[in-house]
Amino acid sequence: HGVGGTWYWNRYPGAGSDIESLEYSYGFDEQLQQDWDWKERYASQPELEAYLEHVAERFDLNKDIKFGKNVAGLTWLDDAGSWLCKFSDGEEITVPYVVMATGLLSAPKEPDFQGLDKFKGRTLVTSSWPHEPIDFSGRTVGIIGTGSTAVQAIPIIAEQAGQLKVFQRTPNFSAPRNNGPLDKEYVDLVKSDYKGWREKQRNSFGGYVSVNFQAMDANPNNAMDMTPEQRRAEYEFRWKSGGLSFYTSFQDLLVSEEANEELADFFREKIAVRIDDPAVAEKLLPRGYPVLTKRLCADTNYYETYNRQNVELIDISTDKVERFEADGIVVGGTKVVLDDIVIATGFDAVTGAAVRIDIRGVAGISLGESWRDGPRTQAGIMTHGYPNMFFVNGPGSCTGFFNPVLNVEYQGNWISDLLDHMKAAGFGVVDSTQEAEQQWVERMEEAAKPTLFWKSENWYIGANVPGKARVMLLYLGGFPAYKEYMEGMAESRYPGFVFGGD
Ligand code: NA7
Repeated sequence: HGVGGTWYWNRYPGAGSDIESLEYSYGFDEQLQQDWDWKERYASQPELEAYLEHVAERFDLNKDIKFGKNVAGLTWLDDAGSWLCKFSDGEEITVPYVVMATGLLSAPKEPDFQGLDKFKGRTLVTSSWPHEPIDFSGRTVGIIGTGSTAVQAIPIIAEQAGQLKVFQRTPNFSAPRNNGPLDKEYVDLVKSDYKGWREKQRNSFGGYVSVNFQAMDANPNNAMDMTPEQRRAEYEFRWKSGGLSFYTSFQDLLVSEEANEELADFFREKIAVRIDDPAVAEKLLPRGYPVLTKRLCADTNYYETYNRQNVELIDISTDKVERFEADGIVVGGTKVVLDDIVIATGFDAVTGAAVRIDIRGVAGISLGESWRDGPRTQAGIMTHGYPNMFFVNGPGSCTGFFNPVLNVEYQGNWISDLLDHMKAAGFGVVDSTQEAEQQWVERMEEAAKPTLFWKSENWYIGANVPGKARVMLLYLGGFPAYKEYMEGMAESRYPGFVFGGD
């Protein structure tokens, strides 16, 4: 119904980006990045939505967008060399090309709690939050989940609600976000050479380079090659900056168990001092899985919120949520009476939104079926057997580990160049070759194999969704290597693709 995607739907209290606003924004237009003034270091949902609305208006994009349309099915018409697109309102159109910009964290995990519809109070899902203001004053609110979403929402809801009960299955690692109004000096520093700053972002692993208000390359060292004092100093430096900056603090944190465990200890030490009650702290301290493998959270007053009298942490790691009833939730045989329930249980990440559409390619097989054992793509751009269908911020790309805004710009440009090439050469149909796809799949496996991601139930490997194939959904080789592959492919006139039609 409006532009914004993630930032249109996720309007829960506290929603915002964990990448700094100056970096989590489009770099394709110098004037746009000079003109737009971000208010906060990390933009919150209303500001991000306003920015995206501004971009749509500024570049006159709304005339090309049909709002409120739900794509139910896409069928490849081989003779016509085009896609038949069926909307859920019954309308049908044919289109030569389809770009699946369906989002990497957009299809909510289906909540499978027994008796969900029996609850008579308000049930609010963070990823489809109402547009009208929600008043929690004087109410007893329950929230299920303690991932990035809940970590943002809990402190704000706690300030308003009569009582807040947090149902926690797994404690997460969170670093302070250190958000606040943007300092003019820093904004001027970035804007004085925005082009150079963007270049640094595009040449980095994660697509964000600001640490403590300076552009920094990832530390090239392995933690275990440093002295304990040097490691401690690096972690203190990153803690001061806050947020996701830990991902670039050393090279071996996601492969060396020893290095990872030491960083996890550092986190536990820092977290523990933020919580008054040692028994509550014990429940909140994450243990038993490697730090950074479940996406690191970035918070404002998250742990301090548990020092409030009106907040209770309910551990559901062993006593699961048994069922919802008319007036609350039953856990371990005990009813917790609630007025409102907030569901923040995450997403069927990366592939969920695309496979929920009935997509039928050349062989008539649905995309969901083709990807049953895990998605297969060539560089996250195309999947064999689904001609003229492109993906942005999808499986096989760097997104999730790389700033999705810069990623979508890069992939958008690349697809556009490919279409120009086809037009010039007189081709109307393109498909990825099976060989190139196989090579990319192997390359992805190779990058993911030695990592610690396999040791936690994270969404990067599909482990948060029961029954989903456990494969690394994203390319871990880094954006510079990704770009090199993509540029090589374009320069040698797309050998990994077959062309036809006219
Ligand atoms: P996440 O990070 O997947 O977190 C979901 C949370 O919900 C997490 O704490 C889960 O616990 C919990 N959860 C999921 N299912 C259940 C059930 N059935 N019972 C109890 N608790 C449950 O999603 P977010 O929306 O917070 O963040 C997604 C991404 O958005 C994030 O990574 C950033 O990239 C931005 P679990 O850990 O599975 O035990």
